[in-house]
Amino acid sequence: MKRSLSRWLLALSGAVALGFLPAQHALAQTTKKAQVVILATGGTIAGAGASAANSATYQAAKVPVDKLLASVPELGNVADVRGEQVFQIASESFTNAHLLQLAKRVSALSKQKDVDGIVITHGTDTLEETAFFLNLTVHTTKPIVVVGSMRPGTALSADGALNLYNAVATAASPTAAGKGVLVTMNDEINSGRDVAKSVNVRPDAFKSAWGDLGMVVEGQTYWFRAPVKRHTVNSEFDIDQIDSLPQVDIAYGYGNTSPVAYQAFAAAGAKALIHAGTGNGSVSKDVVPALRELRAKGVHIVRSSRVMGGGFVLRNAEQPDDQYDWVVAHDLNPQKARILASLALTKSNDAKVIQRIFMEY
Ligand code: DAS
Repeated sequence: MKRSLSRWLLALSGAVALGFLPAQHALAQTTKKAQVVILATGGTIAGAGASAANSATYQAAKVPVDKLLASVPELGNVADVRGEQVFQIASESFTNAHLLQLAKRVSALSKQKDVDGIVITHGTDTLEETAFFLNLTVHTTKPIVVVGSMRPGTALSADGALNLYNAVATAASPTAAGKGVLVTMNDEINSGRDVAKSVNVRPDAFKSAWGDLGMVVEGQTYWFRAPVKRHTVNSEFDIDQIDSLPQVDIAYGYGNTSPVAYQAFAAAGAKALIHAGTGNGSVSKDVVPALRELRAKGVHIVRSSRVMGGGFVLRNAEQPDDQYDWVVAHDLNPQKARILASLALTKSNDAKVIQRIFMEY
């Protein structure tokens, strides 16, 4: 394959040198712009406020995808872009059905020869959950970039236009291939697995406990690290073979807590419960017996931590997880642990298999 390609390139350059092919034609062949599809789902990046001073008071999910693309004509400098309106919702309203529909669309587009990269515009509230889900289930090496904004396009110093430009530039860049699902906000490129919304009113809201992967500056990507956890083509989860997601819910740990929430979620059908624990995923002594009882009834217990910004829950440290047959979420925050636990349950009901999955993804 390589030999025929090099022969083709040699012939092409020879044809240009001998004047059979005009140089600009040959050049055009090699500098064709990447074809990037933008899937719009709503959020602040499609939001509109009453005045330019409204950077936090506005309505999300108002601006349609064609207007979003038209508002940033510079996108055409870095890629041939086309848009699709998949949803028009604020992302706090995302459901598993939305995740499945979006991921299946991304997967289908990634198989098309006329698609080189995909951008998803999304609300920031659950952006990290969607980015992680796509990272785990879409089998492609083509760049997939999820992007949002902290201010609506109508606000002073709105961040959406540059975030979108950076997302398209990244999705158009061959250097972004094979790095898993990416998130471009505030000039940074973060891994969809690691990134989380850590501030709720500033443009520098999205942070990864383990650091960003790189930056986008003036349409150029600059990389400093690459993900090591399993993702996309190296994932055992394939969205093309998943049509439903087992119900998993999250309950918070705090002083004066009680087992009521866990029991209510289990009674409503939850197949696993994510304990958003204090500190190292600690569990109140007033809750442990109820969780052990739920485990005995077949509900999985996953200990994560409510502490943001780094670290990981250690197995058998705060609780005898081996003895209780519980799982630890490792470094994943509760909302990401919910995504992975639900996918893990499409593969196995064995806590040891689920734990292996939490350590590998
Ligand atoms: N409500 C928020 C959302 O849609 C707005 C935003 O920050 O994007 O996630």
